[in-house]
Amino acid sequence: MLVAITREVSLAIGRCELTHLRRETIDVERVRAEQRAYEAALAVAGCRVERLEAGPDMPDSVFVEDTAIVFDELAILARPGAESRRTETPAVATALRRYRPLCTIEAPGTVDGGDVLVVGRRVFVGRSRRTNEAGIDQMQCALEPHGYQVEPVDVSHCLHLKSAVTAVGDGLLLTNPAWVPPGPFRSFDRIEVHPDEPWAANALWVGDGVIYPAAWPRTGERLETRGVKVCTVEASELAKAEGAVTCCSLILETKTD
Ligand code: CIR
Repeated sequence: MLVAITREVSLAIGRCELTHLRRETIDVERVRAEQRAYEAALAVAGCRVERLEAGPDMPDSVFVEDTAIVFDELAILARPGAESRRTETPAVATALRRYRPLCTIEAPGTVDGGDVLVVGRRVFVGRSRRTNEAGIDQMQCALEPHGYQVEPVDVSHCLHLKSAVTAVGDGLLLTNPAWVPPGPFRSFDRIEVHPDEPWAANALWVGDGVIYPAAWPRTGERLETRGVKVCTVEASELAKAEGAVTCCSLILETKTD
C-alpha cells in the first residue's frame, strides 16, 4: 500500500522562505483548505495519508518533500539548504524510521528533497541554491551501493530541480525547457509546459495519474492529450509560499498497513 506523509500548515507560513516571489499576505485557512483537498486527492490515488504536526517556528512545515527522499531500500534525511528549515527534519526522521532504514545528509552538505528527481534507478539532483556539491556527493555514497546512478543537473532559473522537471508516467517527463538543460533528460519522452505557464512543470505522479495545480490548464491539456490522467487541485495560496504539488508530501510504498 502507499503512504503519503504530509505536514500541518504552520500558523507562521507568512514568514516562509521566498526566493523568486515577492511576499504577499497568505491566508492560513485557505492554505489549510488547499491541503485538505490535496490530501483527499492523495487518498483517491490510493494513499493512506499520515499528517505530521508542525512544530513551533516552522513556517515552511507543509513543504515536507524537502526534508527527505524516500527509496525502496532506504530513506535519506535531507539537510535543507535554508537554515530556517532545519528544525523540520527530526519529526520526519521519526516518522520515516518506521518504514525505512535512514541515512542522513551531514554538514557541510545540503540537499532539499525538491531538488531530487528519481526516475527508475536514475537519480537527478539539482545543483541549486539549496543543494550543494557535498550534499550531492553524500547522496552518491548512500545510493550507489543500491544500484542507483546519481546525476547532478544545474538549476539556475528556479528554486528546485522539480520546479522545472517532474515525472508524469513511466519514462515520461514534464519539463520547462527554459529552466533545465535538455541533455540529462534526452533519453526520456518529454512533454513541455505551455510557454505561457512557466511554473507548470511540477506535477505529482501517484497511483494511475497526476495531481496537478488547476492554475495551469493549458499544460494540463497537453498532459491529457498524451494520455496522462490529471486530477486538478487548487494550490494558488500554497504557490504564494513558492510551493507546488510535489512539495506537500512524501510518498512511499509499504508492505504493511
Ligand atoms: C522554501 O522556499 O523552502 C519554501 N517556501 C517553498 C518550498 C517548496 N518546496 C518544493 O518545491 N519542494
